[in-house]
Amino acid sequence: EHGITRPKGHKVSFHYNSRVEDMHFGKTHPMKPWRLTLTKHLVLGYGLQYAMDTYEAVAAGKDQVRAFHDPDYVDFLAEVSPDTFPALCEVERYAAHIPERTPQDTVDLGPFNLSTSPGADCPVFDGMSTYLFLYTGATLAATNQLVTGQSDVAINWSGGLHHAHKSEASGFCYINDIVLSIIDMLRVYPRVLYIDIDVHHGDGVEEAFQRQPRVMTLSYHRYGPYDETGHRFFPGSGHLNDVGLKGTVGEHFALNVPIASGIDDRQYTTLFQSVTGRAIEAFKPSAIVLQCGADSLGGDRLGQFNLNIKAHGECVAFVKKTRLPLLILGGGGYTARNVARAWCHETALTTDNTLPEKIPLDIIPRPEAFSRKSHGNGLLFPPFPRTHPNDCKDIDLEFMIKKLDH
Ligand code: V1S
Ligand code: CA
Ligand code: ZN
Repeated sequence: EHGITRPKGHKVSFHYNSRVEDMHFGKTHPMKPWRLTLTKHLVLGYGLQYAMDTYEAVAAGKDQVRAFHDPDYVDFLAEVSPDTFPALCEVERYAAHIPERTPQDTVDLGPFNLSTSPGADCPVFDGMSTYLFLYTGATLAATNQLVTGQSDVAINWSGGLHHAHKSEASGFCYINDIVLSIIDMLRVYPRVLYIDIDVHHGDGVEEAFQRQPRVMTLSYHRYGPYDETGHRFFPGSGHLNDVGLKGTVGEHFALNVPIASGIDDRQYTTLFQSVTGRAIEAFKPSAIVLQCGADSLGGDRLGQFNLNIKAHGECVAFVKKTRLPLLILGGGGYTARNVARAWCHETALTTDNTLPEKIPLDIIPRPEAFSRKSHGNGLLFPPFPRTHPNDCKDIDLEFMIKKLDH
């Protein structure tokens, strides 16, 4: 038997629609919706559906997406496909949004930073509209569970797309489901804390609420100087001194924790718990949104941190301990088998279940994804290649916390 039990004293809801799995950003593109298939296989294989209420997500409506995004951008996203893209580029109200070409651009960009050139960050692909409105619908349904008091924790692993701007796609993100969720939450909760453990800076969410003292954004991310190719680690923002828009009431309600490559479990856990703990103490949030990007794990195809799944999960456990209404979202994560491990483990811990370390290979549909000798079949401790040198040495924790403490 699965041995999975429902949590005592709180209710967890899980929001998903398997149609997001059919999408392909392109052959060489690192974002693979397949990671969501693997996550689902593990969640169901371990029997976690018995610990929560599972809901099939429906697509968000255009009107819901307009609560943050530019109406022209929303129309474009609803209509665009590889077939309609060329004609849409000619429409005047869209053509006005084609960015000027800069010398750094390696691909042709169309309206709103979308592109059909191979290698683009935000490609136009078949089924794209369906995908975007579905992941957004799942986040909004999860949010609705919380604000109506029907759930205490709500999960959407297909959401968490933190780079999207009001009228521009960026870094694999088209609709900012996080911003839309927080807008809904503000109707009910006096203060919302947004925490982002994706290896990238949560710039889209920070920017959206930079004038809003009722939302505190807190991102942990890789941040560093320009490399040999003249690029900064994407998106290049999130300096320690960026604390919200100066001279507005939003000043001091953004926090950024820039981190060098190679940070390990011990350093990250100390940093996360002391800064997050202080932020919660000072801000006294009424609800929390946690973006759990799994590209902060060791061995990620794009990330440069060395976290293990256990330490990544400890961030979720730490936030859950506040017992505040909690929205848990996905985000980045580019080594699919480890993304699935992390998000399955985090689903388990929000429902107070501890999973057997050995993945139930006999039950899941694609055991070969987890059974290769080189990766092992463990849940928490796959043997990560620690590819990134530890540039953190000993982080000046005292300095950082003093700086962030206002
Ligand atoms: N790092 C990185 C990276 N890799 C790619 C990429 C590679 C192959 C492709 F076919 C297409 C894209 N793009 C990037 C980054 C964007 C990272 C986004 C992270 C998203 C998230 O995890 O935080 C949330 C889901 N883009 C860049 O580095 C920008 C460029 C500077 C280089 C790539 N070219 C295409 C555009 C300019
Ligand atoms: Ca982050
Ligand atoms: Zn990321």
